[in-house]
Amino acid sequence: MKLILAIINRDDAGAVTQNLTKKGFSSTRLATTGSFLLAGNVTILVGVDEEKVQEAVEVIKGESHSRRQLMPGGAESGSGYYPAMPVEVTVGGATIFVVDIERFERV
Ligand code: 2BA
Repeated sequence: MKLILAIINRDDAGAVTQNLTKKGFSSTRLATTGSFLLAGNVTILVGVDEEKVQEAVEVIKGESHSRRQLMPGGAESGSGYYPAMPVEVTVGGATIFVVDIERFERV
């Protein structure tokens, strides 16, 4: 079994989780914060059998859109970096990790 961790934009989270549920995947949403922009995002956890990983990743990719986001000049990035001028970065679609699950129990 595998655990998919997907960091996505808050605005895409509803569509991603609805489509995962439609396709029969269970998921959990966590409210998280990116350390560079210090902006809220959403991390979705999906526990899946190995042969279903690709299908779940495709659902996540299909609903996660990239966006240009502006960090204002003089604002702190989470790394202690204060750009003099506004910095525009491309955020997402999704940052996805797939890790092994050693043990899974529902009690
Ligand atoms: P943030 O850390 O707020 O980063 C937002 C966006 O800022 C990133 O988009 C990237 O385009 C840019 N960025 C991040 N660090 C940078 C740096 N040191 N210098 C210049 N630009 C930088 P994404 O790469 O799409 O990442 C979106 C969010 O996904 C991140 O939000 C963070 O919450 C998460 N993430 C990305 N890579 C990660 C990783 N390797 N491990 C854990 N979380 C990660």
